[in-house]
Amino acid sequence: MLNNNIKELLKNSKKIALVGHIMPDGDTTGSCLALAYALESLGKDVFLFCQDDIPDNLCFLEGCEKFNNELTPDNKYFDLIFALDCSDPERLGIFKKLLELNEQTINIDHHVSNTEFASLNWVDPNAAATCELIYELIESLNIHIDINIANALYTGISTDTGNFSYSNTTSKTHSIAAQLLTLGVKPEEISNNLYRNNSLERVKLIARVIDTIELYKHGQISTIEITKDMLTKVGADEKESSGMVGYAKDIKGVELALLFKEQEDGQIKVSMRSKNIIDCNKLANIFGGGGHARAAGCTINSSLYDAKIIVLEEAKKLF
Ligand SMILES: [Mn+2]
Repeated sequence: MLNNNIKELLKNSKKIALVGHIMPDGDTTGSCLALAYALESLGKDVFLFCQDDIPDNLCFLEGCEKFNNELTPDNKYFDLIFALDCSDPERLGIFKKLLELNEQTINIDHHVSNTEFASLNWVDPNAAATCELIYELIESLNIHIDINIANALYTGISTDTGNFSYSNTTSKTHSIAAQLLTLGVKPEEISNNLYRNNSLERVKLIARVIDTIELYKHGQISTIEITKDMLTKVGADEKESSGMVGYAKDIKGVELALLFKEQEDGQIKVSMRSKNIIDCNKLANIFGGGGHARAAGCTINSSLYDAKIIVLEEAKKLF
């Protein structure tokens, strides 16, 4: 049993690093925080790492300020490394280095595209969120789930399931959530923080981004764009541009939505979402990316215009 192997590794470890993925979301942030509190309750010295800043809407979670965004000489070597919600080493950003410097590494994730890069890999694509797996791990370690752990886990599960509405939502998802409510989580409070807390700049950005929506393949494919210029014009920052692909997906008749986002380095990040049929992971694989069947992504080194053409060409073939 995998949890037993993790238990064994934990027994012999004191200094432990938890790493979340670049451009952190609710699941990676929630997984790291929940596991950090759990391991601290066992007397471990826990260090949190994430290359990019935690988005504002997640900063209500207790402990968000504890994430380090660089490696220091005395914070390089650990008894144990956990990579949480990371499908491949690149997702760790600069902290990929921790995998090279340290021997004992554990990869806990739910992406079907996971490359099993650690010395111990627990990858379950049936889990709606990595937070579901962290919940199971904490339970199996008989650690008391306090309100900080519960809030962090609920946040990851809520954000990865579209607040319990995507196809990855299972009865298990709901029973874990029910358990977390019993432990004191207030769903309204979390939802208000996560989903009803937009800055005016973000709302204005949404207006511009929605205006770029186009339909292809008889209305079955939608595209939506975010450029650096749009961010500048409304005074929004990078972090405020998340979660826009949903506007393109939520159109009647659309099966596949494609978001094209100009990155700081000029590359184009493509986010793919499908409703029922199209395998986004397969489509993203063509361009060196990956993810899940209903949600995946890749990065393309070209202009936004060209990225749209080449991705649309492959996407159309899937219908
Ligand atoms: Mn996730």
